[in-house]
Amino acid sequence: MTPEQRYWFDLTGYLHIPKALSAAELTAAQEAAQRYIDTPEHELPAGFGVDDKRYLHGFAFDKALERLAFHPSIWSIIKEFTNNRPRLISGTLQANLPGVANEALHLHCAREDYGYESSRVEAHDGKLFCDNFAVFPYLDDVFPGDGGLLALVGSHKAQFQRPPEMYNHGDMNVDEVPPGIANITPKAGDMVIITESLTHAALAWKPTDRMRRILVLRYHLQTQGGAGGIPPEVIERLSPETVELISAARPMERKNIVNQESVELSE
Ligand SMILES: O=C(O)CCC(=O)C(=O)O
Repeated sequence: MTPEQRYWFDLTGYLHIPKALSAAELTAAQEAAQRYIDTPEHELPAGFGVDDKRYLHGFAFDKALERLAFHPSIWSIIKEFTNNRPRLISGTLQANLPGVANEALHLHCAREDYGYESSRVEAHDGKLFCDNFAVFPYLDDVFPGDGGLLALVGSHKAQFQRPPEMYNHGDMNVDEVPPGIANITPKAGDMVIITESLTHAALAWKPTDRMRRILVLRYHLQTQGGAGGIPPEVIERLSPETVELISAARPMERKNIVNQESVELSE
């Protein structure tokens, strides 16, 4: 993690990494994601399935997607945030398809939904610590006016509850992006990291000729559980390094993967 990235994430609660993926990595990830989207649900491998715009366990559908969980542009950040105790909790492929009616995702964050203790951002020994965060690799371009990710910049530091009536009661089915809220518009191959302490949302997707496909990779500490879990049929497909990444571990246990500066999937 560079000093600039650390400073920006601490200040704002998010980080946008432009051009994180190489052209070849992006093409491979786009093709894999599209194969999942185009496969009729009854033909999907065991454990996979579709829930509205969510293509469940999409990260495990193809190695081109699985690799992104360790991508070199984020791996040092994942290790720093978790003090070398990372656990991938889930990895959903999310697709806003063109012309499909969709609603905005309301303003939310872990602190508001589950309590202040559910997500923390702290600094220790000149490093950032964050025990609940999401990484979004972008597979398509997003332009201002398209819709997509919103962030109430700096809200991860909020000391008070958001008054419910503020920001249209959190309903982001709005025409204009409200003041203080940023509409983050990454391009294909970029990655965005947010702390789940950050109040965020998504505008409805407007384009009728373009889609927005993102992976939603959720990370906690290795000592923390994960909602829902990843089914055994899906785990069977994963490389040993990823099985280690999704596994729970004791507080002082050191996973082999964190000893590696960059992780290659061995199979
Ligand atoms: O769709 C997005 O860009 C944000 C998704 C999100 O915030 C979530 O799944 O909790």
